Amino acid sequence: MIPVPGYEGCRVGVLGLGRTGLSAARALEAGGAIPVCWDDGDAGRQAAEAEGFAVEDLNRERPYEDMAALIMSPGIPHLYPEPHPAAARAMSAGVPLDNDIGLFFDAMAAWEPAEDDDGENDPRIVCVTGSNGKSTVSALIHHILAKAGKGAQLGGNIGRGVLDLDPPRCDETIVLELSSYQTELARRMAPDVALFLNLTDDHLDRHGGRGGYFAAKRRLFEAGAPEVAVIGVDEPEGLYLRDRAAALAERVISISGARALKGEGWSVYLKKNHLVEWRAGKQAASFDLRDAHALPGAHNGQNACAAWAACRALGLGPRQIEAGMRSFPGLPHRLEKLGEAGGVVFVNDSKATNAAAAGKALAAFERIRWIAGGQAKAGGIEPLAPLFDRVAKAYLIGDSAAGFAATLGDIPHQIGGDLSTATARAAADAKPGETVLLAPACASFDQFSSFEARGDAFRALVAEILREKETA
Ligand code: UMA
Ligand code: ADP
Repeated sequence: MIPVPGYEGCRVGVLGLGRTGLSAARALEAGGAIPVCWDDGDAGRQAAEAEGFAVEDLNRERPYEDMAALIMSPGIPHLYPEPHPAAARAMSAGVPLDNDIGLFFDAMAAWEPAEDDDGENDPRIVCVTGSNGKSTVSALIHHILAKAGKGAQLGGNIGRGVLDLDPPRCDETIVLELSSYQTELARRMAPDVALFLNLTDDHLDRHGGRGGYFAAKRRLFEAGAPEVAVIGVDEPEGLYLRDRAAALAERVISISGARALKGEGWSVYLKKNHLVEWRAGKQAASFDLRDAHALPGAHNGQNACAAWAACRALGLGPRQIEAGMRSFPGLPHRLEKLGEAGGVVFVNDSKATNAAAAGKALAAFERIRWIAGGQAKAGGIEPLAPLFDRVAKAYLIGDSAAGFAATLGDIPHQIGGDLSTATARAAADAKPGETVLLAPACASFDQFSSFEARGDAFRALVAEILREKETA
């Protein structure tokens, strides 16, 4: 845990008591603050009480009379679609809103090496944002560093709250995955290397539309002023950000999964199956991505380019990065190959919670038994229509089933009820050479507690099917 300085003896509100809130409360208390906790759910309040934290209803006015800051959890809106009552109270009382990311950078601003730490360089911080690929890129950078024998820690939106990390040590690199919820609210950000991967519509209700969503991500660069900015330039927003970043960062590295970037400064891009690094007017390195088995598909090519650029900015050599790419095991729930039986491959892409991500999964396979649906996002699956010719049949689950069925039109589909029914049916229908793919293009919350729970359920169902096929 990283103790947070700067609030010694002060009351600090902590709103939301999940992974973020509880880790923030502990870190604030360790730094000498007095956390005052609240969660709208019983379970969160009970968890805080069990650890001995003061619990007060922060939806009322009184707690704000002498409060130094309100630390918000990322899942709780402070502005759109409408401010949570506690955020509204804090803002009208003039109490600053912040989050665990802001507190982490406060702690890093006051960082000093531990007494037994005789390393040479201050820890460095790499922050990854973008609409899709953040977890993959963050985990890949972390893996490459670890494989090269460098000290590294991984946290943030990927699941480990940043204040839960160990106090950073000299020569160590901290890799943080940051969501738009997190970059929007953090009062302080100071990454050494910042990455912007791409931008497609997601979480628009929380940011008042695409402009607000982009603005939230852009803050990592505008407020963060990184030394090196790695920027995906495959959308207009990325091109615009590169233009701005030239004045904000010391160095900019452009990346693309879609086009060669020769003559556009320091760049890393995808050319057929190869990643190419272009620097100082010539090709500096090239790597055959077919050797990186856990990074299939063009979208993972873009992710590899981003991780390559970040690791080069951190001073690693091409051979070190290649070794990490080759040995990267991949992440669960992201195009995770679960197994194969009778020429049918089963793939879990439960993390494809929006149409853009599901589109990448559809593009990675030729003939697909597609399990899709859940809690729909704006726009549904309409943007995926150009990929429908790959779909042998869709098995629709969850709240979105009727809407998705209407979009699919003549494409074979059935409304499959729950995940278990849909998986059994898809497996029974699949012919050799086909892929049974869970890529829901939806949030999971209508049927599961998280995309992880949904993917775990699918993995268990597939394991059972594979066992049956083996013994048949
Ligand atoms: N709560 C309230 N009032 C509300 C809403 C929620 O009190 O109106 C309480 C809930 O009862 C619950 C707590 O807030 O106890 C949950 O807070 P949270 O939703 O912010 O979740 P955390 O457990 O703190 O997890 C968060 C991130 N969750 C979200 O952004 C929704 C996790 O990302 C992240 O891993 C974790 O912090 C550590 O940094 C998850 C996520 O879904 C994976 N992220 C989104 C995404 O990737 O698309 C952005
Ligand atoms: P994030 O953390 O940003 O949600 P992940 O690495 O967890 O991203 O990948 C989520 C899903 O998005 C994957 O299942 C995959 O289908 C898709 N995806 C991954 N990388 C990219 C990318 N660079 N561009 C578009 N889609 C991607």
